[in-house]
Amino acid sequence: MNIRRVLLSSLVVLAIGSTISCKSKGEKESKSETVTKPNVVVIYLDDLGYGDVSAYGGKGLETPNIDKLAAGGVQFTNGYASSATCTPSRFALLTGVYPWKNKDARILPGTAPLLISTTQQTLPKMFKAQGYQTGIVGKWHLGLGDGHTDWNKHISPGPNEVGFESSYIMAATQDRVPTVYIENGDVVGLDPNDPIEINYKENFEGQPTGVDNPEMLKMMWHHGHNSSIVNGIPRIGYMKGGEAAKWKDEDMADHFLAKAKTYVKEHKKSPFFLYYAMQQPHVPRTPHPRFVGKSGLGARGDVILEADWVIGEFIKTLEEEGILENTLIVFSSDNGPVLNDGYNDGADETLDLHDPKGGLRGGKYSLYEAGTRVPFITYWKGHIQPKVSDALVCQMDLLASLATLIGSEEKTTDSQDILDTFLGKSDKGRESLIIEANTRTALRKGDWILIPPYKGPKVADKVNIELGNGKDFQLYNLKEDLGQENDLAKSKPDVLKDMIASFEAIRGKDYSNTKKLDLK
Ligand code: NG6
Ligand code: CA
Repeated sequence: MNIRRVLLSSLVVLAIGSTISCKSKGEKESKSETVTKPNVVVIYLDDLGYGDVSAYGGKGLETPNIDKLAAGGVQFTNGYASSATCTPSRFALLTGVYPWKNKDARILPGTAPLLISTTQQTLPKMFKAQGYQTGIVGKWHLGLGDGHTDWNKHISPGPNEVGFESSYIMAATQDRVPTVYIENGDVVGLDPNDPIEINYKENFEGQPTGVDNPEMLKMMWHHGHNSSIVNGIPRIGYMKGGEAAKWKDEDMADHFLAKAKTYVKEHKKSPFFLYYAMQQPHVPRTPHPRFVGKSGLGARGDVILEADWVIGEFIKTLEEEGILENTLIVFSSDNGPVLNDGYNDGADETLDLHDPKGGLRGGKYSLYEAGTRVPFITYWKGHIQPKVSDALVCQMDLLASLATLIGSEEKTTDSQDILDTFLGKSDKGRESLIIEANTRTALRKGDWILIPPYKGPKVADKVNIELGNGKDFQLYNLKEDLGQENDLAKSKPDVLKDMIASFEAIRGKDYSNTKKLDLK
């Protein structure tokens, strides 16, 4: 076949693809208009803060590729992850259910069983039911198997059992064992003569650790992170064997990018949903040598630049494959920023002008704004008119909203259909939202946020982040006081009363958490 014929036949295939139409609410309103089923890609970063993106006013760091999405799409200023940590936010994103409704939705060890029930409604299942191909590349951190996983056999249930037809993941986090990639339930590159063993309680005899073998470390631990050593980096949890399968941290960004690009190329002919869960800027921060020293802000800045570059490359692929205009991209982060999250990588010494919190209070793990308010952008070239939106939106709302986009009739509980807001056609967001941080919850409603009283330290001293704990209710007006400096609980008793009533109407009365925080 000559090149012209190849081009011609792919055009025909694209044309056939584009006639697949759906009935969204918008369509019903505009009667005759037929909307193509677009591809949907969720690009999800790990611990990227509100101020880490230059389009969000981030200083001292340029993120030109993310900025392009912001400038060409809807840039939300009140966009939230459901939680201030990873697992619960990802649970809410994929299921459309508040994570505090699942008592196990907390930061999971690498050996945790699958958190999402295989009978539960999920974003990928919904896409699949509408004829989409579904895939995940990147960080999972929602548990695998039944909690007694043999990593040397097929690992199930996992992403493939909750709706992803194709999966290429890391099981938990970059700082947790097992430090291997898993493709459709099988560890990649595993040598059967060197089986993997994992234990989160005790070490395997004779295996070096971060505590006993500091001479083997290229990155020093600060708190936690002193169990098995992989690639000179001490991790959480003990691992033995699996040498050939271990990932190379500095190559992870390129590795996942290659997988995401391949996914796009192999699935471009009919609509797909891709969840691209990148690992940056979570610890351990291991920029590829191309990015080392590039930000002048240390490893954390360097991996943000790396992530931005990756996003640029990924979008270039969509462009080259001719599908950028048929792809809705959602960009966000699973929780707010943290500097020293357990390694001495200099993140807290090299900030200069850069404020990862973007003027918000708190950070990862916190009920204050910086815990859950994150960069949040929707981009669909030629379909979304660029704008900045102050509407209150949550990642949990993607399920109900995208259902409408692709013509699904799925009923959801906590996820709200705000498709028009995500597409920039409306400024009406949610009226209220419960946010969560290590099982504690707070209510955002209108311009107000109510933080109930919680026991526990005011500041998580190891990570140096204010958590939001206190003896009394706290009440802030975010429109007037974004930095949450003026607690109005005493001076605005009527608002306080109304907020407590609204909070308890959703959350019930049993929200007090007296358990110790799980920060180690
Ligand atoms: C904490 C880890 C932290 C990080 C976090 C999960 C320690 C001391 N700290 O327990 O480094 O891994 O869990 O982050 O172990 S998250 O973004 O996946 O929620
Ligand atoms: Ca995270």
